[in-house]
Amino acid sequence: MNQYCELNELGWSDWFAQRADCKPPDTVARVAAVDRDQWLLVGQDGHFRAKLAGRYLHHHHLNQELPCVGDWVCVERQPGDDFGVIHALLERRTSLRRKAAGNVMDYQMIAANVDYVLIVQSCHFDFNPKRLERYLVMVMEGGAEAIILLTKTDLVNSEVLATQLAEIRSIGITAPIVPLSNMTRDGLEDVTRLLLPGKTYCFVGSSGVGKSTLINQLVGRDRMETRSVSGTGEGRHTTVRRELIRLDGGALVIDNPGMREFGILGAENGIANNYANIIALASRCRYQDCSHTGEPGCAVLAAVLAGDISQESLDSFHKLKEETAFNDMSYAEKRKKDRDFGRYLKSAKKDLRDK
Ligand SMILES: Nc1nc2c(ncn2[C@@H]2O[C@H](COP(=O)(O)OP(=O)(O)OP(=O)(O)O)[C@@H](O)[C@H]2O)c(=O)[nH]1
Ligand SMILES: [Mg+2]
Ligand SMILES: [Zn+2]
Repeated sequence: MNQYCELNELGWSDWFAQRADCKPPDTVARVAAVDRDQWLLVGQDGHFRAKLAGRYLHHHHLNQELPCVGDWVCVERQPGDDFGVIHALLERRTSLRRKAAGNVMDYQMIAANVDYVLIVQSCHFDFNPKRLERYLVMVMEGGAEAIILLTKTDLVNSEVLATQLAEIRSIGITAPIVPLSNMTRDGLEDVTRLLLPGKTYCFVGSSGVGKSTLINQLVGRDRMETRSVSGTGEGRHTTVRRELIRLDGGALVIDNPGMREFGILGAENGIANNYANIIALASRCRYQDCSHTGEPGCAVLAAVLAGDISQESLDSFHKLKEETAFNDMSYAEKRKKDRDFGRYLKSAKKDLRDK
């Protein structure tokens, strides 16, 4: 991405400006990637790394409350510091998310503030209109527009392709469909034409359908990792992180790891989401002021033993807690927070049961 960018070149718009409450010394920046407990941000001065303010982590318990790729945040950067400090997450215009496992009211964020979701399916092996429909529902629920890309047209004949297009239309799907081949480059100009400067595009779809290969073609060089394949052209899972990049034409694109089915919480979440899990689990510890270091009835340690969260993420959670304003809170404040959260959990579970 260019070193110096106007914010609107990064996807900023009046919509955000009207809602942002970001006072100096904080500035706004966009999340380009999330690596474990670090956020790679991009702002007017280019890329830089940031961490979440301890206070932020203490007040936000859910996966969906943590900044994800595409989000806008308020961040403070002091000269000489290695990391900026994220103080707030700006309201999301759209969100692409799916149900998180285990926690009834939480969602796993895929990306935020996406204008168009490019649902990628291969017409060879991967083609499945029912799955397409589920993706479309997810996109619509999140408020973005959907475009369907059918890849690997070089591997089927034109009748097969025509039948597939007809099948998609026959179940009432009206979203634009672009058939393409990354091998012959057929249809690539059609994709390029869809990509508008300052708009954000998120690529989703099963592993091996050619998302990263396509993005590399659009970038004009190997920016995304892909893996070589077997004779059938079906790939292995390769992309492991989401990343927002800016194409020369000005469009912002987000690659994604291949998704298995919805509702399954992937292992790709990293520590950022584990913090949220740990805090959520803590509400089930026997003692409300449990330190998760050996008290009886500790739900967090039980989860570590069960292998649901790693010792490593618990260690880094403890370290973070020590470093932060969390400890400045009075015992009473902490108890109240935990009670409120417990009540919230209960009512959310009840809402679901009543449905
Ligand atoms: N024949 C053919 N092969 C393709 C096409 N597009 C991609 N491939 C191959 O399919 C394999 C997988 O492509 P990727 O781009 O890594 O797939 P992906 O969707 O990014 O996969 P994940 O990162 O695992 O989600 C690679 O070996 C590509 O060379 C295509 O249009 N035709
Ligand atoms: Mg990939
Ligand atoms: Zn505990």
